[in-house]
Amino acid sequence: MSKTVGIVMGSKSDLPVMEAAGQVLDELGVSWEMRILSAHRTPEQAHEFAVTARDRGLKLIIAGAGMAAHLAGVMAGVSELPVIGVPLGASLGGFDSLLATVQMPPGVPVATVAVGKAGAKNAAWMAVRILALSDEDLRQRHLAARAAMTAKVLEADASIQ
Ligand code: RP5
Repeated sequence: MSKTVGIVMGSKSDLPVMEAAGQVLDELGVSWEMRILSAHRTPEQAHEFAVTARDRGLKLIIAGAGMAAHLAGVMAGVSELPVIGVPLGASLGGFDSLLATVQMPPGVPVATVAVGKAGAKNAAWMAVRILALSDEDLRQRHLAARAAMTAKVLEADASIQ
């Protein structure tokens, strides 16, 4: 059974952050697969993943990496699928990977989210918004999740009055 979203990361050390993307997709009922693929240490495997992604049924790739973070850029350069990049804070507070992920040349975009776990979660939320454009059931689940988010904040506000 093919999966909808591919979550890739440059190292197993990225897993504690990147697994947050999978958790959000699980909550919203979107299927995903996860790989450790390094643009620098396993370039051939990273290339193979990107080349075959669409034919294997993936609709979107979330790519997280730290330091000289080229993984999302490689995914976007090789695959025609939309790529969401998650800069990870492995060094320099993540500022290095933020710039490496976001500063793509025109024509090869990486939709870049925040550094770290908030970014990993938002990569999944963004994937949901994109996929919901052509999936009414997912759209309804997304709207329900947003309503629950709103209710939680209102509840917190009420609790301190
Ligand atoms: C990047 O280098 C990885 O994405 C990771 O964030 C960083 C450090 O990797 P490890 O040395 O922890 O494997 O390629």
